[in-house]
Amino acid sequence: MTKKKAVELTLYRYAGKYLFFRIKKRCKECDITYVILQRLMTEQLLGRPVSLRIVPWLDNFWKIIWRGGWHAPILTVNGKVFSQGRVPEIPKLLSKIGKILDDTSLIQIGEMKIEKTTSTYKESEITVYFSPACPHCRQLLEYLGSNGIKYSGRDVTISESARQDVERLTGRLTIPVVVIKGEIIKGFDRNRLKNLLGISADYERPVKLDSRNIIPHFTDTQLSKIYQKAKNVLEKNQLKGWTMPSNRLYPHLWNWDSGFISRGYLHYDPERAYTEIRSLFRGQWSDGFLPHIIFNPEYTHHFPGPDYWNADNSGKVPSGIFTSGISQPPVHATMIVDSVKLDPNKERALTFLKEIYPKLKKLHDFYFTWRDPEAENLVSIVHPWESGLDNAPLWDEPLAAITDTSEWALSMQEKYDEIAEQGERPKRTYIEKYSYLIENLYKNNYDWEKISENHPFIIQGVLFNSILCKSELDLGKMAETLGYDASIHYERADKVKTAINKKLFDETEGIYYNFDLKHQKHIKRDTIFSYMPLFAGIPDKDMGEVVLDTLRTHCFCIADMDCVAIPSYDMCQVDFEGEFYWRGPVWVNINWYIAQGVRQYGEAELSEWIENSLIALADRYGFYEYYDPDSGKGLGEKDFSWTAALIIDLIAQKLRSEN
Ligand code: 2M8
Repeated sequence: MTKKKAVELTLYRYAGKYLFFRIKKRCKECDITYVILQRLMTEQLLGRPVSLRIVPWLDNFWKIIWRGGWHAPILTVNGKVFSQGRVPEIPKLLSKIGKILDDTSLIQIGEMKIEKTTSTYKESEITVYFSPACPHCRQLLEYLGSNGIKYSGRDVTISESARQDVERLTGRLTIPVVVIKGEIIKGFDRNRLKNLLGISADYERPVKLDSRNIIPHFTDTQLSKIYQKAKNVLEKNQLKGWTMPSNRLYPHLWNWDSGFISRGYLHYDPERAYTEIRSLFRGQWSDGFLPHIIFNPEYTHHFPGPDYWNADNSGKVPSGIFTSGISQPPVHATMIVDSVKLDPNKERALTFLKEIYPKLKKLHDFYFTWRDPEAENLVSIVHPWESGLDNAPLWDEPLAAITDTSEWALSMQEKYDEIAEQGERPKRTYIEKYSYLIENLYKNNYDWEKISENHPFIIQGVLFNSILCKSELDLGKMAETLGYDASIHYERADKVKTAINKKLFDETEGIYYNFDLKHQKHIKRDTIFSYMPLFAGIPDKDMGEVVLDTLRTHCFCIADMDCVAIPSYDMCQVDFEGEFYWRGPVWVNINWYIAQGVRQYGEAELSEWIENSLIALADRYGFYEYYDPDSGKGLGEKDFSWTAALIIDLIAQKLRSEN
């Protein structure tokens, strides 16, 4: 009997451990190879006797080194090294597999490309700037590889000089960029590449776009189980009267976290939702300002704690309460506006709304009175933490312009490092500026007028103002429910909306950008926060279409739904970092907003994909603070409250709409 022919591919990725050594860094070439091989398996090789094994290199290096394999990624074909140290040439690989299997169609793919490609360029004449995480880069590399084009690749995530080159060549920090003998091609422009490289139409192998992710589906029983797990997270983080974001890094009460958390409670324990919001508003200052942290008196070693904020300098803090001296986005009205609808005890809901409405109004009044220095109906923030998006790329430029530093920056960094994973949290340079800004606030005794004159960081944010706009609409609804005059809220919402459209919308780019009041310029960074106006219904129908088009063409995984959900930063930006806090990962609260936003502008399928993907993430990995957009790996804090609360909200809505 003749033995059936088969091919075993083995990819040795740069990962693993040996004795005391452990590889912590990621190898980008390995990541690309992995993605490309996975795709080959499901596309060209499907149904053929080919298997693919992925193994960590360091655990196995002794098996491969004697066969000449020493530089990951190493790809072996039936035990023999096929390629190493770089992404394998796909046509050659297919041809090799074809020869082993006697499969002429596969052999042809390789030979056709190698013989018929008419490109006359040498490897050194084509430079590709890429990052393994950016989807358009992966498509481009695959296109060049499948068409037998050799190039020299420069990974911008590894090389600082590659980043500088990209900026010098294109004036921006967006990848991929291809340079062919001085000719610059931005993005994956297949037609220009084809023409320049002389790839003839007869032999061109176009890459398939990333296959669309299937929208995950759940049975009611599955949903109920996930719902219960989410409730357990909130139970775990509950203290008397309020809920911590998580019980390790965030042991106090955080402003917008408690807003999101109350939305979760509203579905199964409305009384707790009210208690959460009441606890937060205990910390409201006499001028209406609502601090971003109300400190837990039982936990004294958080940094920066009450002693650093010196909030008492303001003379406005309620007695016996310890708070920080900056705020966070006003999400609360939107989170609790449905109390009367959701609480089976209507009387209780009305009593609560009556009690909280004046406090919410006072908070909004505060913003319009003290945080709109140019009287433009656009509220400004005075610290990156006020945005809730701590180290988002949005703050790089304004922070870099601050040259003073603070004396206690070092102790703050040390405290951070003690409890937080290195690498996933803001670094020293950022922290120095954070602390300097706090110092300036307390040295000015939190006198907002003075601060608006001398503070080095005053920014009109898209996310903040969109949330405020929606909040005004919901305060209006609340006022109507209570039989009050709602007109002031609808008028204010309208004014904010007009101001956002007028000042923050960039017509050329088709997108909204923050405005830096100190330096009088827009902050043109392509983050997902630019799309928050959709959720608040800010663009009209036509403008909404333009914004959606921009969203589709940028790398937020919208067109192909090929991430685990929507990343916080455009994946084609050279400084995108999939695991780094607010600079790339998927955040559940932001996805929750975007899902509602795109649905309002007609993208029901996309919205469903986002919402169900969030539930799938929680189900598969747990209720993390944030997730890697590529792998789905949970990052930051485990059992994070707002993730659990918003998953409860999504599931409750799904179950309700079915019944
Ligand atoms: C993060 O912010 C705090 C600073 O307030 C921190 O880094 O310690 C942000 O993600 C913020 O949005 C969030 O409210 C807070 C607590 O979850 O953590």
